Amino acid sequence: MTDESYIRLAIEIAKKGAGKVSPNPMVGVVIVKNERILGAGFHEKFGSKHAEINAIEKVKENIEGATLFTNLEPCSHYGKTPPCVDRIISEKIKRVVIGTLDMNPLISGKGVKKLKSAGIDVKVGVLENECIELNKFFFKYVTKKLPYVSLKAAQTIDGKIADKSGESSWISSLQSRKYVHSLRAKYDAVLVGKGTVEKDDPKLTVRLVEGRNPKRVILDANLDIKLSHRIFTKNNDRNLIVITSKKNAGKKRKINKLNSLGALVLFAKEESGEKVDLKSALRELYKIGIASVLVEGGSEVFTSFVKENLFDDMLMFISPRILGCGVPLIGNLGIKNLQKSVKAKIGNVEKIGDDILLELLK
Ligand code: AOF
Ligand code: ZN
Repeated sequence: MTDESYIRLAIEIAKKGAGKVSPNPMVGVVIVKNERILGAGFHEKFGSKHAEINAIEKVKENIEGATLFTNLEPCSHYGKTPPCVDRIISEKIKRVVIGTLDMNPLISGKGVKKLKSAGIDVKVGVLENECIELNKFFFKYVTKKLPYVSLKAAQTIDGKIADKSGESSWISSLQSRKYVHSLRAKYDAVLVGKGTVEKDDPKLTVRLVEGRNPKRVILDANLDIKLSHRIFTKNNDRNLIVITSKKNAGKKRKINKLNSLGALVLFAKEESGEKVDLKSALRELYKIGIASVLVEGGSEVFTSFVKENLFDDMLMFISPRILGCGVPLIGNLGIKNLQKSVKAKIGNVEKIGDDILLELLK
């Protein structure tokens, strides 16, 4: 097997940590000697042992002289656990093959340096793009101190996300809705505006596939959302967050009521025009360890994220229907001509059920 195929295996193993390790990275490790896999492991849970240690502990034979394959540069810092590079060195591993450097400023290159200075043969950058893609949430989180933001919508081919009456539930097919549930299981949080809660009464949970629920975040600038919606009454896992403007910090009765329903209330800066300042809202989410946010609408919220350039990608489920009139995906951005339009690159394009899933990258 080639270095690439072992790193590919490490990536696949790392994915077993999806939804469980955030805001830390997904890491998989394979240890090989004489063309044989001696052991493999992954980072299983936030705060627990790193992948390198899990893999080393699986090895029952003599590990000396083996090669260690990992999708992420081994750590060199004392965090919740001691540095993995020290363990690799003391185990007398001969060669380390790394998918990508760790962009965490605590590490970024220091792990490689320490391994090399111990005489270990180190190779960096095998399937680098795939390894960066795997941990894109983590890398945004540690470098920008903000969560990774995806805008997700189901729209008609003429760009409408609901009809004139606001009805939106059945734009995309069942397969697409299942796919959305699998996305929810991977993101730390889903976010909607107050209007979406009031119009659609969404649950924002994972039901159509297996997986854990994300945190559910509602933007409510005035803290006047009604508490009769399912998102409050069926908040059994108490995974709810309401973000409002700082000016509402004195509304103690409402805040206490929300708390008693299992909702955490966060306060963000206020933007002119009575809106929550989105960057400040994202920063509050970062502060509580949320590394990824799936924005599920509505139109006003999408428009603000695009206007303020606060998203990383878009996931558009395009249904082969035409409405003509209805609620637009994006409202007025104040753009006067094509030259000024917001540009995106086409990422993956996939047919899902009767729809097309179009990934747009910045
Ligand atoms: C992980 N799992 O398998 C690897 C990580 O707070 P700590 O000690 O868990 O350290 C977290 C950092 O360690 C993390 O931000 C990343 O830079 C590095 N590598 N982290 O959680 C792993 N290899
Ligand atoms: Zn480590």
